[in-house]
Amino acid sequence: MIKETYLETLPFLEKIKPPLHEPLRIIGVGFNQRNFTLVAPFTTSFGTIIQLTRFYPRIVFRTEDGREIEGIGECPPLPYPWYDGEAHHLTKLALNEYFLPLLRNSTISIKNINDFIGIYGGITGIQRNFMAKVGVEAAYWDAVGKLTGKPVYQLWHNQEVKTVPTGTSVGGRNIYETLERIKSAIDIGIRRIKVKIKPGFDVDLVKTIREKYPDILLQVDANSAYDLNNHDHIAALKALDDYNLLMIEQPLWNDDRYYHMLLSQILQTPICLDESIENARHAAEAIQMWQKAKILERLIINIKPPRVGGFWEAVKIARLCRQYGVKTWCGGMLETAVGKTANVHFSVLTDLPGDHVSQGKYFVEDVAEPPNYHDGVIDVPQQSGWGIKNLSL
Ligand code: OSB
Ligand code: MG
Repeated sequence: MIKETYLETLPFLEKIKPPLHEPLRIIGVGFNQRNFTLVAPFTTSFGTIIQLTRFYPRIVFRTEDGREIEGIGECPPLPYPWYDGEAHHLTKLALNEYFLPLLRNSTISIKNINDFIGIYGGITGIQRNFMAKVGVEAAYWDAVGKLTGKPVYQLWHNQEVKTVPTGTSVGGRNIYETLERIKSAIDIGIRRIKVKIKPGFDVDLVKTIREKYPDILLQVDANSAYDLNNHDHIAALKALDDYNLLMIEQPLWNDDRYYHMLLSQILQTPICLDESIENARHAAEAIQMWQKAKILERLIINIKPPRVGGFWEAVKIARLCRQYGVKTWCGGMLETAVGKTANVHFSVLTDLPGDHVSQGKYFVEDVAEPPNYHDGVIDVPQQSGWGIKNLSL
């Protein structure tokens, strides 16, 4: 049985031991910036994305015995503050003004991830700024993996995992474009498709897809476009129950969990929370609400390490959900190869196919070779650290 209060779930979260290793000092900090063009413009209920800027924090650590190890991560904000309030310029500002100066002047001896996060979180109290945080934290994990000679996922999971299943997120501008992209995805062996919906672009779209593809694993993502007080919106969500969808992702307000639970009581299709889960406490809260309503099997959580400000928070959420039998999967922020590779390591801890591939290449040019995709699965790198291939910054 689930414990009744968050106070009881908190000790569980705290019991997770960070992988220990020797003390580290930060001796160099910087980041690279690159611009990218998507092969397929990505349309959601909040807008269309064609170009993206990504930042790659790099941190050089020195061990007690004088070895120097560099780690790298990716910050994947959207261009505008449409999804989570973060944006290209905001992330760059946060890196330049707040994160890097702190790390640059750090003489703290880091013994584990909590010390590292403490440099910017606990000690100086930088709140939110999750897109900046995740890239900085990812550089730490890359370095610890390289230091210990392990792929990062094995710092969190003590078994070898060769592949993880992958789906794709389709953001078409209209029904024809959406169908075309689904066909491209199916042609390359992808069996789980997520389509972006919004009011007026939902039931007919799903009906058409289902008529053509009765058996594919299909799910929809609304990015907060539905209004609980609008009868037409709710009628459309109810109508989606007839199409055997895996889940309906974040239909209501981006910061809401409670009204999603109420909505979940009148839908058969599971609700998946994305935007509204920013930390493990939010996940614990959702689990308790759905459990009290006796519909826990209708809750799914999309865990994006960037959206929760780091891989360690993401690991905590994955473990909490697993403990209560709540299914999870790893969503994406249209990351380039560095961020996607890191997400693939994290996906080892999740249950359902993640958003790790586009309907072909994501970007006209990438910064490295993306993780290897074949037949609906993606290879988990087995080299030490993230194991990013052919990086050129
Ligand atoms: O809601 O999952 C989302 C991309 C940007 C912002 C929000 C979302 C998405 C995606 C794309 O769905 C997932 C991917 O990286 O392929
Ligand atoms: Mg989403």
